[in-house]
Amino acid sequence: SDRYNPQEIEPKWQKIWEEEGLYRTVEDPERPKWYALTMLPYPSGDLHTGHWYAFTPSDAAARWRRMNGYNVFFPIGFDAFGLPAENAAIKHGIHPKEWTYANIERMRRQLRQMGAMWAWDREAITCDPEYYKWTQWFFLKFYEAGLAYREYAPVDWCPSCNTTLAREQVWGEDRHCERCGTPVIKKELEQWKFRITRYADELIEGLNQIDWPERVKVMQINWIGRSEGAEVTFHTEQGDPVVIFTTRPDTLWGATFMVLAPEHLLVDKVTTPEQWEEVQAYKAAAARLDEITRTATDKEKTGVFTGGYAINPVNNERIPIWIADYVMMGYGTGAIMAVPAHDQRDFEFAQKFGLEIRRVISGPNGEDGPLTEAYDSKEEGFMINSGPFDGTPVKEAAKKVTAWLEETGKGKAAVNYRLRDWLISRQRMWGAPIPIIYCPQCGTVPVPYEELPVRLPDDAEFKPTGESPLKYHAGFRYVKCPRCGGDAERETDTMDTFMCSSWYHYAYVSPYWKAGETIHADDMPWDPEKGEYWLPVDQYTGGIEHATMHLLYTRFFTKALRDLGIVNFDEPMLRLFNQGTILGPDGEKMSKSRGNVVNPDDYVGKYGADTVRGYLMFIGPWELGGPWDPSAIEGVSRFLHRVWHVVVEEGDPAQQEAEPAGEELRALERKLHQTILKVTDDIANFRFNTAIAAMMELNNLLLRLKETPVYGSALWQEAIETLILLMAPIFPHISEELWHRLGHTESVHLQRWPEGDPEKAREEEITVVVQVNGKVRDKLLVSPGTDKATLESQALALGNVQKWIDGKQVRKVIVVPDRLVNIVVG
Ligand code: ANZ
Ligand code: ZN
Repeated sequence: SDRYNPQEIEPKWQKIWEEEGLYRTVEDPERPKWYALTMLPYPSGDLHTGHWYAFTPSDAAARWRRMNGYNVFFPIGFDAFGLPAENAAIKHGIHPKEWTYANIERMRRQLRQMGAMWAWDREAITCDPEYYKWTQWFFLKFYEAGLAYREYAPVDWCPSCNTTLAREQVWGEDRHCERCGTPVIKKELEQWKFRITRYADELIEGLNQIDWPERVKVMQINWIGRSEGAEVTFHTEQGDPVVIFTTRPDTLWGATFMVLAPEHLLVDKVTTPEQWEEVQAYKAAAARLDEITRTATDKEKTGVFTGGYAINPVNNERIPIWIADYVMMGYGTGAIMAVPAHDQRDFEFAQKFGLEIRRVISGPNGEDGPLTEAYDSKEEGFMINSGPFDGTPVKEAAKKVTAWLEETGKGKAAVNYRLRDWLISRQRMWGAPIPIIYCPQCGTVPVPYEELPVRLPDDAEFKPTGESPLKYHAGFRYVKCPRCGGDAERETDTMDTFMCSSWYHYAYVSPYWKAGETIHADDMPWDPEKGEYWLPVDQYTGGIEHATMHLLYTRFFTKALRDLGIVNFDEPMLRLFNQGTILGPDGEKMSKSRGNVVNPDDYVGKYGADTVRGYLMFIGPWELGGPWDPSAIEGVSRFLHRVWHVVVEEGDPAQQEAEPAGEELRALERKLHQTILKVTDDIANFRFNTAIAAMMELNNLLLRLKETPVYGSALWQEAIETLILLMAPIFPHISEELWHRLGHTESVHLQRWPEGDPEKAREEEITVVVQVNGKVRDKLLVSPGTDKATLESQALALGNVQKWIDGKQVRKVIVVPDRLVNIVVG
């Protein structure tokens, strides 16, 4: 029969598109390029609804660009390194590689079912040696440029299993080992870091160059956390200098104690014998907590007096030195002057331990009484109890005091960032090995470029030790030094997988440019001509959860590559759109344990990919996400069946003979152009839900007109062709099928996007007379069919009418649509 059968037409068109190379990538200098990028998936096993929700609207937007004359690049790949593969290997005794590639195979099949315009010819898989040899190449470049360095850094460590733990292996508020329940401790290991902090300012300023959601920009700015202030040198009573960082140098006279981070190097030196035991116990307890717990503002303040004292350089006062875990070693200098009157954390601490609270900033009108909480305004008030600075308005105070500190050599202006250097070492096997060799003679020796990739062994043994199998793989670990030829050892840590995903959008441009060949220091990771054509990314789409990590790392990466002369632009992605999250029918996050997971394959099997695509785009604004609604999918399915009916099924031939009424033709023409304009604007702004609603309205009109003489007219033909074109980005298969059924031989996806004519879209206006007590007082210009309520309220709002009813009560309003409004007052 000739019913709409997605199970038949979808695989058919997917096959034809592939055979005809419809989405093959060509660098065509004649057309403007558009690089549409969606965040690459992790090959976890099956493609889930979240992938469909992220990818199919991205595809629709890319297809729309293409129909607007752009040469569109819409690549796909796999972010294929990471811990789940390693866990699966331990559980099932198979190599992570096997597990990963089997998943990739399955997911490729599922990705093809979407009918997306993926550029499969440029696929990239981050765990391919041909890929990660370049990841390693970048590491070496960064190392040479002084952007990669090695330093002691804490890891979570289980003292009972004797192993490092990944973040997800640390459980509970007491932070215990997932396997044995022992409380986790921090241990210092030598690890590799990237100097992202060198770019802190530029990472803030660069946000002005890109069209990204404000929310993401704010998150990045907060993450970088730039603070201006001063460093001031205090001294301990024994004479050791202690530098503190403060954003409020104007409160120096209110410092009533000092707090060191428990890890601060001077702690042991200032601690008196009486306080020794308590201080050591506190240090051990603090070492177990992570930063988020320690700095939480609602955490009860804890701390210990060291017994030592410091001298405040501005007034030579002697103040006690405490240690407390709310002061972090990794920020500022790891030491603070505590000003309880004007800093809430210090206030709570002083209250708890009975320390002096001295006000040094008055209220806006000189108020200087005791405080019930810290007074922290930087806008209002004056310096008080501050010697020569008394009376200085707080707005200019920090600047003045800093200048004075510099003059007197007591301190200097300083900028601090919350951002830390990027720790890339992972004590894991399933990642790109760090290409470094340690030689007892030569020290740290980079692996020569020509020897890349440093390959992961295929025969590593996976035991649930929690330690990298690379450490126990003699063939991998023990090597000759590339410099002196003596016995040496490889680095056995691998790189953070965010490193792999920092440059995948460059790899897509021409992946595996030199597959299987030796690479050199002066090679390029991708074909520079192709890069010149496609880069940077024009539109990036993906989840908000990547706002700080991935999206910041990839920006850093690009700036570093620019400084290395590898790219010639500053920002990797010019536009960004964050989609929302699709939830289970219960409105909760989909998860296996909740049992509310929707398997897209089931729905594709039942309704076809076009319906699932359209449904996901129809449920609401894309950026909001929302719950999966099994009944609403029927509505979209019905729409497609109706479109099929309108286009494919014969109408009444008798109607084709009759002359269509001018009014109906005009109504269709108007609706048609209104729909084009609306859908165009909506898709351009990722409002797929309202675009689909507009298509449904147009189709409803066509359904009605099919029973009238409009059916079969030239305009009718134009309308159904246009509807199919408008549907093509969102519903690629059915529109291709219908397009061909109308007699076309070229793909619908190669057609130009229809152009809406605002003149034709304009509503006609008619005059409605407005009377007050039966006398004509004014008139309204409205579109035909305007409803009664609208006419009434517009009439009442007219100035002339207001004048005539002034002070009187409106008793009744009589409305005759398209004709008149009569307002009865008295
Ligand atoms: C005295 C002071 C008085 C402060 C006052 C604030 C208000 P942001 O804005 O986040 O940069 N601080 C400095 N180093 C710290 C560390 N390692 N751990 C915890 N706190 C630290 O915060 C800077 C302020 O946080 C600094 O200014 C310091 O407290 C504290 F009325 O110094 B302030
Ligand atoms: Zn050597």
